[in-house]
Amino acid sequence: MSEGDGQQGVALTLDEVRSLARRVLRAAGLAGDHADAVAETMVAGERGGCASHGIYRLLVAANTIAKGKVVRDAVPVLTEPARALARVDGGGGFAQLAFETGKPVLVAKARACGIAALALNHVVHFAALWPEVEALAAEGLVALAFTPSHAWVAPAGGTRPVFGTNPIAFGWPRAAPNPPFVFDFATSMVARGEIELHRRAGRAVPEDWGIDAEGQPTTDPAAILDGAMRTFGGHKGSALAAMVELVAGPLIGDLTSVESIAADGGAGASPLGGELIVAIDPAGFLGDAVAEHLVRAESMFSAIEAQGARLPSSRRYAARARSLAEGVRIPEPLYADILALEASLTA
Ligand code: NDP
Ligand code: PYC
Repeated sequence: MSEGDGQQGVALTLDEVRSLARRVLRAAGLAGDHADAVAETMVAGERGGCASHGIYRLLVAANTIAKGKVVRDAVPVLTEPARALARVDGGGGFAQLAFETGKPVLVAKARACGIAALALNHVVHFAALWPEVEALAAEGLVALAFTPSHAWVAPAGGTRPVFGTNPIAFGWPRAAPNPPFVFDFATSMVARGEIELHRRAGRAVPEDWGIDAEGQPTTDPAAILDGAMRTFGGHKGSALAAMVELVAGPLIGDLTSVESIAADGGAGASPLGGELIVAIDPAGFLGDAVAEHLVRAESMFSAIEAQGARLPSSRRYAARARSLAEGVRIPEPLYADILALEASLTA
């Protein structure tokens, strides 16, 4: 059986996924508050059918901890450099707790100023961004999030890695019963985690996902992991990847993907650096006319769905409903690796 095969695998409830993740992260030496926050992001990934950022990330997080590339008990420190700006120094810890620390302040500042930004600095980042923009959209705010990673991705027209997989996430609030409109994708053809899952499963990848170390096209995931990934959309994705480097690197005084991978020193740990999150209160521009204009946004969503196209995140919301009712299935080889990891940590 290969990893990711739909109906096969080990059936787990979401609570079982959560307690497995918490157990392994604590056994790996992560402080309890970080372990809980990090576990929650893995549950969210698994629940939404995002295997590349689900429970698989336990292996990645444990390696990052074992290599000493994350501060296990870091205490995030919040500062407010300006009325509409907040900053959380994550102290070298995983990003989740830093976001939890900054979120209430970001929301309050966006409501007070109409627009506000939160910089997370000095955090180790391995997660999907949609949980963050979805949480802000659930507060009635429009949200954007950006983070660089490690230099794994070649610029369009080049062959050597400069960019990270550099995701961009966007959230837009919608009236109940509609969940927020959310998209969140890497500016590379796919997330690196997806290529890693193909390598684990022994599956070839499409030829446009990356090139080998000699700059030649390849469908071998291991060769791409040793070579360079490609940006999506040619020069357009390349420019967006550069933008993510700039706004979530130098603009907030943090690392670029090239600097992050240099700091890694071959440990194969998760990226170290920053994240920029922007929140906009629609009432800031629209005042009492908010409802009237958000209805016009709904017309656009209807026009998309009316022709059989789907909204980004609709698959994930459906997967969430299914997982809440039925639990999830973890590929057997992955589950075995996680149990072996747990055994090695508790031996
Ligand atoms: P995908 O290429 O799968 O694209 C994801 C987004 O596109 C989702 O919002 C998805 O919605 C939407 N989408 C996919 N297919 C369609 C379609 N046919 N019609 C409409 N919308 C569609 O994801 P990536 O591989 O690029 O990224 C996966 C995750 O990896 C992201 O969550 C990202 O944050 C994370 N990541 C994190 C990094 C980090 O440094 N922390 C680095 C890189 C990636 P749906 O979910 O409903 O399918
Ligand atoms: O899958 O590209 C990725 C990734 C990088 C950091 C976290 N996820």
